[in-house]
Amino acid sequence: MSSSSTSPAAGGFAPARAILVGVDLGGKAFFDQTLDELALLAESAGDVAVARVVARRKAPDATFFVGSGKADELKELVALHQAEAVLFDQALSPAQQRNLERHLGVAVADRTMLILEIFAERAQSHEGKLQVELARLQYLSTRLVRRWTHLERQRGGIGGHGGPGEAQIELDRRMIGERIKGLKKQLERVKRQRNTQRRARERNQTFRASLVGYTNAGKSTLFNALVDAKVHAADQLFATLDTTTRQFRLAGVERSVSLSDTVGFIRDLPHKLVDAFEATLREAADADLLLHVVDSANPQLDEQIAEVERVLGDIGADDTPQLLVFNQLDRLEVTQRPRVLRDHVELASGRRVPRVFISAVTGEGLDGLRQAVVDAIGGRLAIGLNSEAAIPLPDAGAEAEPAPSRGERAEPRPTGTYHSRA
Ligand SMILES: Nc1nc2c(ncn2[C@@H]2O[C@H](COP(=O)(O)OP(=O)(O)OP(=O)(O)O)[C@@H](O)[C@H]2O)c(=O)[nH]1
Ligand SMILES: [Mg+2]
Repeated sequence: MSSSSTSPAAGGFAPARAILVGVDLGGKAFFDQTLDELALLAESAGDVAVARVVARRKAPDATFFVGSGKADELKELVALHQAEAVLFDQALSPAQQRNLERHLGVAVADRTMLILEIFAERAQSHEGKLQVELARLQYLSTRLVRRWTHLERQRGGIGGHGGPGEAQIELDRRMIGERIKGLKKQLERVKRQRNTQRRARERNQTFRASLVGYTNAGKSTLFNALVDAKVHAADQLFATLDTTTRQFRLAGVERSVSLSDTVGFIRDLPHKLVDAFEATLREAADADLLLHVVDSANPQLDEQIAEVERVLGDIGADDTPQLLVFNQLDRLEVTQRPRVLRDHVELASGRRVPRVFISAVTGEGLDGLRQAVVDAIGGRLAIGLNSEAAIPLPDAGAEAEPAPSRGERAEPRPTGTYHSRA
């Protein structure tokens, strides 16, 4: 795995050699055996994965999260690979993180910290920066950890000093409380401005469509294809943090339509981050139509759809009309290709929504997607398209199943019905 050119590594410091650790706790919690997403998070944060370790436990260990035997094993691996960091796929308590750092002698970070690092690196807008800083300080204020310096290097530090020692961090901590208060006040002000802008938009009767979906699903690529824009799209998690909105021109539609591209969702998005980003997420979800973009070739698409639905529910957007956009059609095997490019599926909530298959890269299915949006604007989304309206795929395998899904690809499932496994 190589470090991408936009990673912090490009900013002048070498990528940290990292060992990835996931603990399968059984039960209902979803566990990614491959740790692929963690690897992509690590890479997006400027690290390079040198080893992956998967452990099984009934419950997390209070001291090390993993058992003490596993902790010793990790210590050996650190030496073997000359690793500089150990990254956990789950959230660690401040005590576990501190104990692990003392035991392993290297920086230890969890999923939350990685996500915060990526957000800190990517935030561009004034509001985005405020939101990230608030979430970051709230997370760090309870922790005295080595990787603190990693974050400080990225953001310049509180008070602008270099690598802080523990005494310095204690000092910083006192300032953190004040800073958090100040940030909250500033964000409150930005929120009021947003509300004013929203009321102005409501007055001008624009129909608002928003792209939402799991990170890396292809929202920005699709945005660029639909509105001829050039927003940053990349094979990275959270390539987009700030919302971009453009006019969305649709043949035969007189009403003004806008399309917004925004931040992606991820499993176990840190709570503090959801709180901090509430305004941004809400703005995305506060639309007349959600285009829920899915990477249809991703083995974890069921979990990803369920996660997006869950966050939409959390921010009160589960009733907003939705169109499922199964993107990256070009990456599907011929046998996985759907028979039709437009159908309906049932979400885990039992809600039935229209679905279109597209490739934002090749442009396949985009006309069908535009037509589905036109239908939605015309108020035809609620009753939906009937199956006659489906566009047949000329080269579809005759017996191909419509919705490729993790571990279930060979099993027949009713045409056009999608049940999330959540
Ligand atoms: N083959 C293929 N690749 C795609 C398609 N759509 C997007 N990609 C690739 O998927 C990666 C992620 O695309 P983005 O558009 O940045 O995804 P995003 O949903 O905006 O991601 P975040 O902003 O990080 O949440 C990029 O490398 C794209 O080139 C597609 O239809 N086919
Ligand atoms: Mg994006």
